[in-house]
This record gives sequence, C-alpha cells and structure tokens, in this order.
Amino acid sequence: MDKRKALVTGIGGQDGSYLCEILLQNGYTVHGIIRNRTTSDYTTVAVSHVLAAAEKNQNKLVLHSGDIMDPYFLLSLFREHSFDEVYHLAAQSHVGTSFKLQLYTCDVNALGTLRLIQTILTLGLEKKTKFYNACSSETFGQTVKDYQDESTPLCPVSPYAAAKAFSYWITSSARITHGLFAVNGILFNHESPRRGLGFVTRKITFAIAQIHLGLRSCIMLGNLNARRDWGHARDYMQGAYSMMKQDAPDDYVLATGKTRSVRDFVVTAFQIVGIRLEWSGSGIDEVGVDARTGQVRVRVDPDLYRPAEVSYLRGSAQKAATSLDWKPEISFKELVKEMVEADIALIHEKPTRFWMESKL
Ligand code: NAP
Ligand code: G4F
Repeated sequence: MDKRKALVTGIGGQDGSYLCEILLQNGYTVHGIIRNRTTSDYTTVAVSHVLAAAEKNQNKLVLHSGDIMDPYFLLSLFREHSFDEVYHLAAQSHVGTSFKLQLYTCDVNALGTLRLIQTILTLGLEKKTKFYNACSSETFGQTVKDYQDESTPLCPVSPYAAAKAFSYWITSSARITHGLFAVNGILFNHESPRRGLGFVTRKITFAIAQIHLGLRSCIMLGNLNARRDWGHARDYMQGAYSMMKQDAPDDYVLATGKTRSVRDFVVTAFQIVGIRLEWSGSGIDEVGVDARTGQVRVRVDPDLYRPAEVSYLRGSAQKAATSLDWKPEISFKELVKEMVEADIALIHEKPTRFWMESKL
C-alpha cells in the first residue's frame, strides 16, 4: 500500500470531497485546507462528506483550518509536513461571480496558485513534491473549433478564466524553469450531488426536487442556449489522480466529448420526476411549460445573463484516454438522475433547514 502524504486545497468543495475519498482508498494520508466558517451551522453536502470521511479515517485525514492566501500559514504547513503530492483545487470557482469580484477572483485563482508554487520552491521541495493545478475548459473562451483539446489556444473571456489561464502558465513555467512535477488538469464541467447550489446543474436539480415536493413552482434561469460538456466529478477526480501517477508531468484535458445545452439539462432533469416540458416564446420571454398541466416551470431572468459568455464547450480527452487509460464511466442521464434523486432525498432528510435561494 502507498503511504504517501497528500495535501488537497479546497477539500471542502465538490472535487476535494471526491478526491479525498480516492486518496484515502489508495492508502494516502490526506491533509486538507478548509476555511473556517464563523457561522458553524452551515454545512454543504460536500463538506458533510469530508467530515464523515474524517470521522471514519482518524489520523489518515487531517483537516487544517486556513486560507491559501496566507503565505505564512502555507509555509508553516509545508515545513511541518513536506507533502509528496499537492492537489490545488481551492478557488473562487463561480464564473458569474468573477465579473463582480474581479480583483478578488484573480487574487485567489491566479496569485493563490503562485503562492503555493512559491511555498514549494522556497522550502526547496521541488524534487519531492508533485503539484496538480485545477485548470479549466473555461479558459478556452469563445473558440471556433468543434472541440477543444490540449492544443487549443487559451482565449479567456471572464476574469475567472483569465486568472485560471495565469494559473496554467505559472504552473507550466514552474515545470520548465524549476523542474517541478507540475500538472495542469484542464477539466470540462463536472457535476454531482455535491455541486454548489449556485452552479446551473445543481440549481436546476435542487429546484426540480422542490417542485416535485410541492415547495415551489418555477425555476429562473439565464442563458438556456449555452452548451457545456458535462461529466461526473468522481470520474474526473480519478483522472486527476492518474495524472499525478505518471512518470513525467504533463497537461491533460478531461471531458466526455459530448455537448449539451442548459435547456437539454433542464428537460432531462424534469423527465426524472415525470414532467415533460414544452417551450414557447423566445429570448427573455421564453418559458418552459409542463405539457400535462400547463403550469410554467421555467422562466428566463435577464439578470442571470453574463456580461460575456462562453457559449460552446466540447472537449476531446483523447490524450487522457491514450496516456492515462482514462474514460468517463458515468453517463449524462445517470448523472442527472443521481443529482435529482439526491436532492429529493436531501430535502426529505432536512425539511426544516433554511435553503438559500440561488441568485447566481
Ligand atoms: P468548489 O466546489 O467551489 O470548491 C472550491 C473550494 O475552494 C471551496 O471549498 C472553497 O471554500 C475553497 N476555497 C476558495 N477560496 C479559498 C481560499 N482562499 N483558501 C482556501 N480555500 C478556498 O469547486 P469545485 O467544483 O470543487 O472545483 C475545484 C477546482 O476545479 C476549482 O479550482 C475550480 O475552479 C476548478 N474547476 C472546476 C470545474 C468543475 O466543473 N467543477 C471544472 C474545471 C475546473 P469555501 O467553501 O469556503 O468557499
Ligand atoms: O454552471 P455554471 O455556472 O458553470 P460554468 O460557468 O460553465 O463554470 C463551471 O465550469 C467551468 C469549466 O468549464 C469551471 F472552471 C468553473 O469553475 C465552474 O465549475 O454555468 C454553466 C452555463 C453558463 O453558460 C451559464 O451562463 O449555464 C449558464 N446558465 C444559465 N442560467 C446559468 C444559469 N449559470 C448559472 N450559474 N445560473 C443560472 O441561473
């Protein structure tokens, strides 16, 4: 069994919670950075999984309350533990929010990555510690190609993507300049029941669960025509783990190769609870109506349009298939079903909880 020591930044997020489980299954001692919440009664689904794993794996999973923006915190953490592998997942990961919080997003997503790399270099750990950077398909921006892969130029249109592009280049630079085992995982959208409520898939599945249980009537959405390549987060974290197992560092795209619109996601998710949608109107007047009852279930809110949109993403993960033997296991329909059913179960389980309406 491998006895390696890994650090996961952003362990309390969707991906961190799955990666933590994968690392524990593979015999790692896992350390995770989690931000202290002053309102301790608020626990996301992802965090609750990490806390459950910590309970089950005492001494094998160590949670550190901290922030990647504090270099002294990072220095003392790395000095004490000199990790074998660092999976850097922490980020302000919401693209829409990045237009309002530009400086903050760039500070965390771009300079936060540099802070971690600098910590490794400052402590002379570049020959010991492997580094994974969570890069994003959002960095491809408005591409004209039918699909995007490792050779597609980065052309960011949001502050989020610009910051992630910086993180990509500073990671490759550390590989070239300092010989650091540094990997960029360029991941297309991946979802799960542990996704934050502000992302469109979970916003939809959570609202449909509420509609199904008679707790609300309609979902407000922005751009229904945007297309994404959606996979399952567990599959993608398995891929990220494989990238770090290679003999030499490299950059890899993870994607399903299939693209679907937000509208397709809504239609598929409503089908899980037996509702068939029919669409009428156009632009901000478009509505999705329950074909059987005539009730309006989807409306468009122009406030949810983004100042600049990535309208089409479809990835080719050919390189990961060949070099990592990676392929996504969970289909789009299985993903949507798992998410809708998990949200119905969650609301059943915690009916009195105050659920925040997502305005994102
Ligand atoms: P997520 O659920 O938003 O998780 C991000 C985590 O980072 C959260 O737990 C957050 O903590 C933490 N964090 C943010 N700022 C921090 C800071 N300054 N110090 C310490 N922790 C901080 O995102 P995800 O979906 O798991 O994605 C993981 C990474 O992959 C992110 O870097 C994201 O940008 C990237 N990515 C995601 C996708 C995707 O489709 N999911 C695709 C491509 C790339 P709080 O909860 O306290 O905010
Ligand atoms: O779910 P989203 O917010 O994800 P987005 O912007 O694609 O970003 C996610 O994937 C990236 C990988 O490509 C990650 F790097 C990033 O961290 C994040 O995980 O939005 C998906 C699409 C967008 O086109 C958005 O305009 O859905 C559209 N959309 C339509 N209505 C909406 C809504 N998005 C949100 N969040 N909320 C809406 O009501």
